[in-house]
Amino acid sequence: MATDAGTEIPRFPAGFLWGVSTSAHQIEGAADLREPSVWDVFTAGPGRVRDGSTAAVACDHYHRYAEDVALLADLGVDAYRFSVSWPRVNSPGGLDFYDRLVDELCAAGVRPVPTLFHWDLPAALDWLERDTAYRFADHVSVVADRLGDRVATWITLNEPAEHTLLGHAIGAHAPGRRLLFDALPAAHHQLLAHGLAVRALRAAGAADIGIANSHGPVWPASGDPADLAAADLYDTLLNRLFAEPVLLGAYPEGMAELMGGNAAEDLEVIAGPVDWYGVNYYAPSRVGAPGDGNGEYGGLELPAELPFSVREIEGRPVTDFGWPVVPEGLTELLTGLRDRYGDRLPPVLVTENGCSYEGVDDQDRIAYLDAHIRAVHTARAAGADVRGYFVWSLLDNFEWAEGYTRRFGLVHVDYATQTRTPKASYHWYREVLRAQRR
Ligand code: GBH
Repeated sequence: MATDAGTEIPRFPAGFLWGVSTSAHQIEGAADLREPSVWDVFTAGPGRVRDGSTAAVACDHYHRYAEDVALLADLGVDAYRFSVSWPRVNSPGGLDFYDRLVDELCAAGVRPVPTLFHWDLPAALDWLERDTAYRFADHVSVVADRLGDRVATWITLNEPAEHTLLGHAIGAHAPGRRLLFDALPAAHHQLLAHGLAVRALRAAGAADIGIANSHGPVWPASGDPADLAAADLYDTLLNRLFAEPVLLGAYPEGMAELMGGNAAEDLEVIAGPVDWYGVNYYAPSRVGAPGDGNGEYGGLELPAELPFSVREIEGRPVTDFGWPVVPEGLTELLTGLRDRYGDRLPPVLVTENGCSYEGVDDQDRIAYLDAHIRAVHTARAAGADVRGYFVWSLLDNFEWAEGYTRRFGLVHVDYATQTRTPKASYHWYREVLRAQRR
């Protein structure tokens, strides 16, 4: 029976960090109690979100955080990855919320793991401006001064690759720009912000700092040279462009010129060492030369001008979002990072992994998570130094351009009443954690 699978998952070492993840804009609501972010501006416009919704209320976590921390405690996770909303911190009383949340987590014995930027930039700021990186460092100092006595583990940024591609290159996410390759300076400024944030955190005494990058294996559509070249470019844009400045202090060949202004000089700051490297994994990508359209990216049609096309991975089950279920892609990713970067790669945390399915008897989610946790175990057995695994997500939440139409939670949220109902996968994950500790 699928629900028994957890007890059979092979054992991970004591100290392996088991967690769940969320982000501020996707769960907090209470938009009236903070400055607007680029996402508030974006979702106010027509046709941006599948169900026309906004995150003004979302899961109302701002008011219900104590109930949500109780769910975490009952689940038995070691750690909770959440994000700190910069526009909230800028608003009177905003930091007090994170202060209360961190206290509640500590009292429940759950390690707080804040992400300092998860896409909800203050509406007045812009990643195309270099100055935003310096403003971010100031914001990070403010948060670290307030929470640093109780927070040990910090994440600078969430997925600068996705924020650049979706938000600045193809316009599917806030701030809704469609700059294609001219979006790359927004990536560089986020990476600079990461480096400056590491410095600010170190100055505040932090010693357990990482970044959460979106990565996945890139499979060429065929052995045809045009497909191989397109897949190689895609791998450079999704994976290497964000890993290498951080881990090696270098942009992939030919890329620094596209990143804008002072890209080369900033690499020393960007490469200030991290203590661990966070990886968010959902699925691999199969990529080839442009063809009959450029295919879809996470359900969004890719602009025809792009020099690659994303192809369907056939013969796999897909989630409700249409993403293929490929657990061995996670093993390939983790061992591939180790092979590519060797001892330049610090210990790795899987900072996000999960899937969207409907329903509270979510056997499909259990099967997905079961297979992916095993894939992490296989990668470890092959020598990849993976130290933790976080499920995306604790709660069903505002899934960006998909609004509330995609449910990633271990806990179901009825948005009309804000009732939380733990799904079968929640009970299953709790059993997995218990079995690991026996
Ligand atoms: C993350 O982004 C975000 O950090 C989080 O906020 C979000 O809620 C969560 O994932 C779920 O979406 O069509 O098979 O090629 C994930 C970014 C972009 C990863 C699209 C998967 C395409 C899969 N995703 N991508 S596929």
